[in-house]
Amino acid sequence: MLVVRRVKNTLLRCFQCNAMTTCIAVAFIITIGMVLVSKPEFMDEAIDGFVPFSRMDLTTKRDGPFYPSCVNTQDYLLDPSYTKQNASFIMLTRNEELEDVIKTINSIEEHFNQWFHYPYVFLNDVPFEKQFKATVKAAIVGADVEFGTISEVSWNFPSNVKETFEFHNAIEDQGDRGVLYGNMESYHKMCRFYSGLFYKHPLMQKFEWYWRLEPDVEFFCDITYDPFWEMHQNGKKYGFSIIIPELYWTVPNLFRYTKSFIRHQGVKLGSLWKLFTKDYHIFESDDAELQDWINNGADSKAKVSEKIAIKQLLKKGNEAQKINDDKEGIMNLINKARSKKHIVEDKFFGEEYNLCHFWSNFEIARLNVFDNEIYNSFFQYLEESGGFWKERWGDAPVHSIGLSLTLDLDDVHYFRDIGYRHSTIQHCPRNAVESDVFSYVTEDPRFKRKNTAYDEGRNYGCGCRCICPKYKREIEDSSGFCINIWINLLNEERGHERQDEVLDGNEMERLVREDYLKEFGN
Ligand SMILES: Nc1nc2c(ncn2[C@@H]2O[C@H](COP(=O)(O)OP(=O)(O)OP(=O)(O)O)[C@@H](O)[C@H]2O)c(=O)[nH]1
Ligand SMILES: *[C@@H]1O[C@H](CO)[C@@H](O)[C@H](O)[C@H]1NC(C)=O
Ligand SMILES: [Mg+2]
Repeated sequence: MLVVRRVKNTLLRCFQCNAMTTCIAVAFIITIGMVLVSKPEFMDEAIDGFVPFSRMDLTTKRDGPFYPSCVNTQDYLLDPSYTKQNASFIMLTRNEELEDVIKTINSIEEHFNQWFHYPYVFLNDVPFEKQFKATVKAAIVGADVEFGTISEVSWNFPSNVKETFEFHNAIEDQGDRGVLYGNMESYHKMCRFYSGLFYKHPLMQKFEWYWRLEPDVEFFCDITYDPFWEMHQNGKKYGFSIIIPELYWTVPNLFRYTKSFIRHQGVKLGSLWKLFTKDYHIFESDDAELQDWINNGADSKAKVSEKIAIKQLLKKGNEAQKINDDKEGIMNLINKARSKKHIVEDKFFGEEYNLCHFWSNFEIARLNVFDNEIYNSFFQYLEESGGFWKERWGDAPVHSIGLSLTLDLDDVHYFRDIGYRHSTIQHCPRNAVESDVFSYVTEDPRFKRKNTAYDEGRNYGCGCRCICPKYKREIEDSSGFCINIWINLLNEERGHERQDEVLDGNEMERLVREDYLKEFGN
């Protein structure tokens, strides 16, 4: 079992390492080896010797799907301990998007809300038209619906910003530089609103929990239990379905301001912070210079050897007739004089944003993960920095980093069993082997199913009655490095989570010195 876990970790770590090809080769050899020896218990079939995440068991002691498979919803709802939560869907949208809005509603109603009847809140920066409201209301049969308009102050940039030349120039400039959506003023407003203001809207303040939706969203599986209730029961505060890296040029200064905020406010970070940061403290040594110089493990041995050789050389001082013995020391001295410390541009106080973020167009969360003193002042700080218009900070990275100021990894839940697509990105789980135990029950004629050719159940599947689109990229496999960090961290014991191993610099120095003395004497 230990061996299996080791192999698993090696496989997972491969996504992170710099020498990708080496790692793929290692993974290849290991996988072939494993397949020949025995079928490892955590993974299904390999493709070309490589097992994609989507075929692995990603459950850890600390997080995994709430149920192994489908639940009998009728019994679930009748269970006396079940309590419907104080929760609502929220969708920000425009009148013009009606058709896509209806697609989303139909999908979530069919796959979940026909049984649970949670209300909806629709928000817009201009009033919704009569026609829009009527069509939406007709599509939502068993739940309350509210339509809200966002106030000018919540939607627009502050008045001392929005009329300035700098503001318009910054937006134009982002367009010229090809930053995705960077030249759309409305997109900046949307990101700012979702970053720090949606939860302040009077219609949202009436709830404790929300589930964010967007137009043109598709659910592939049945969600046969209540995610709000399960999160409540399991002490989870924020749930995601997709985690991917952000485009660098949308957020070049977000982390700089975040670090500055943390320092000014003396924020005590949650362990979730580790999911979003690269920690450069990978070499622990009494030698502060070495510690600061070494940013990755591969550099460490050479740097330590250099130090030893130079030290020995200087020790010998002028008795340099043994010039041959000292060649190594002299060469190192020359190299050191020439070498510059690597500048890692985005390393601030030993850390860097790794660009990972929960894709925020899907979120199931408590409103108070944002509506609290720390997050609110974080948003205020970001607002004052101007990053929502000088750059194109998305609400997704802002949420993720902002959450990690206060939350621990255990407060977050990966809804791996929820099949979800928005725009071109999708996650669709394999069905659980037992997923056909309970059959689909509906009383609503709109959702009667004629064709129930669900995907076949598979090992380590967790989906319920999923029908996944064929030949579409699974995000767990195509953008694995962020989910990989998530899994690695959750495999660690609470309080000891780290993405990278820390090298014992003092011990390394001792060994290198020993070797040196053996070879050259002192
Ligand atoms: N009322 C209103 N809603 C907006 C506006 N801009 C964006 N939205 C909504 O905000 C949400 C996110 O906007 P999108 O344009 O879909 O942004 P995105 O999801 O990051 O980008 P895509 O990947 O292209 O979908 C969607 O629900 C939009 O309907 C706006 O100017 N007014
Ligand atoms: C739901 O939560 C909100 C916000 O905390 C609260 O104001 C409201 O009274 C709650 N509603 C119910 C029905 O408990
Ligand atoms: Mg969208």
